[in-house]
Amino acid sequence: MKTGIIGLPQVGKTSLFRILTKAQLSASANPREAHVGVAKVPDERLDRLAAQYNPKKLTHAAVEYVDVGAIGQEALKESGYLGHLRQVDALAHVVRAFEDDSIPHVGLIDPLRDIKNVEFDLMVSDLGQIEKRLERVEKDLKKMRSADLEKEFELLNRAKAHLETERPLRELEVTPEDKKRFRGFMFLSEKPILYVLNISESTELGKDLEDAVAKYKLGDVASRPNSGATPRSMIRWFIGAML
Ligand SMILES: Nc1nc2c(ncn2[C@@H]2O[C@H](COP(=O)(O)OP(=O)(O)OP(=O)(O)O)[C@@H](O)[C@H]2O)c(=O)[nH]1
Ligand SMILES: [Mg+2]
Repeated sequence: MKTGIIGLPQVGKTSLFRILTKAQLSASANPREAHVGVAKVPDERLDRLAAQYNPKKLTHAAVEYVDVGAIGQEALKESGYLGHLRQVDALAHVVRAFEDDSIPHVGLIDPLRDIKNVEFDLMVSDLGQIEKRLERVEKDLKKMRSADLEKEFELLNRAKAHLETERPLRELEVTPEDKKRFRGFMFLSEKPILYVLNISESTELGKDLEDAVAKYKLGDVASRPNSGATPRSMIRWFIGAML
């Protein structure tokens, strides 16, 4: 399982990466370069079994995290950046909700706007990919009839129309067969996403988180239904009080 950490510049992506992977990055680590690290998933059941059977080797489930660097239309055009992001199974989107004048941000602190903008960038990238493929499929269909190509053509057109209404592909209902057709594309807006709300240092996590969700009117995003596209699709909130 591989998770890509995404978000706008200077929102706390690398800080989160450090916490999750306990990675020691030197201060001079290049922010434009992807950092890759692994976190072992703690599992009490496994530990209990290990204590009982004393195996020679014990393998915890592991989650790999990739800190790809700040997202944006430009970054998404770089093949290296895009390649890293396409390969992940899920996205953790770090959203800035902390106030600190010494750390620059695009305008006022507005997590809802940031969430929409980043989602938009993901969708634009997918749309470009779909349009390119549609051109190709259309050409091929003119040369020969193929039931498979026709199905792909229909699916991609449906996906395109869906994206044009500014909804991510993870909210598109597809059959398992279509899901397979999607696989090779590794669409970004199809990946399950976890929003990581980076709020200021907190003494009362639950309450401060609720307050932030209310203050920035995030209730809508927090309660968006899981899309039927993938059973792992989920929207949850963490906070960055541990940062
Ligand atoms: N006040 C405050 N500062 C924070 C918080 N989280 C991160 N920062 C600071 O914000 C700056 C950016 O943090 P990073 O973790 O490097 O952010 P990033 O998203 O990886 O930044 P880029 O890779 O440059 O896009 C650093 O100076 C952090 O110390 C927070 O919760 N509160
Ligand atoms: Mg960083």
